[in-house]
Amino acid sequence: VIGGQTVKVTDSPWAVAVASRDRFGGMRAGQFCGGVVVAPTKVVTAAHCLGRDVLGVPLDEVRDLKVVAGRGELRGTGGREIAVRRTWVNPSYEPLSNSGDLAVLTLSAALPEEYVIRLAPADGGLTDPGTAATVYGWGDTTGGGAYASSLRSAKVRVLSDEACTRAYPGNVDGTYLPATMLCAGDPEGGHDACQGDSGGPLVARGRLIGLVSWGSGCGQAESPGVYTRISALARALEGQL
Ligand code: 4AZ
Repeated sequence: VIGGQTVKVTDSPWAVAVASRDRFGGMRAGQFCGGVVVAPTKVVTAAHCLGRDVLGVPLDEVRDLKVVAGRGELRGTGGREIAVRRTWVNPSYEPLSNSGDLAVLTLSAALPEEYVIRLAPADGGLTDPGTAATVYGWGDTTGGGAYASSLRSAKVRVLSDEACTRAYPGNVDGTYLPATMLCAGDPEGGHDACQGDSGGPLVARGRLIGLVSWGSGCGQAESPGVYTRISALARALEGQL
């Protein structure tokens, strides 16, 4: 997260770390993406967080995945580490465009009900242009690879589909697809998601409206962050809960 501040995980317990049990260990508990608790045994994340080869080893090996919940400081030992029992990748996910960038992790143990966040309404409410939203994550804080060890958040605003399309018209930076994506940023720049935040929450009025998905660089006013549009995928998602 660029331009944000540290938050207490007890204030946002639905923000969890998606991590490897065996790899990228040490100080960061294996964290490589964000996730969001949407039911006691269900965590949503970005589809693009799974199935990637890292150092020649595919990351979709379910037995290698865990979720770290209730631990704001990754170097600490608080909260719980829970193994992932099953993964589901949205069947309409398109890796080339990043359309439908959503996966569901089924946990091997249940989290308390207090960890669960409500989804955005399926009618697209809370995604009107100008809506104030907050993004959370342990990702890059500078755009230069300085990953956070404590959970951070930054305030952004939902942009219109027209503004998102102007930013990403289908050039080398990518294509904004309004049916399955929303974009949000800071008109002055400086507040954004970044690498390592992928799969983590974008929250408006206490409801989950997006998952960090992609963007060109981080924190630049002309290149807003692009998020999986939760309301568009609510039906596919409800079927998994
Ligand atoms: C990434 O590489 C990434 N500024 C995530 C979010 C954004 C850019 C890159 C948005 O995972």
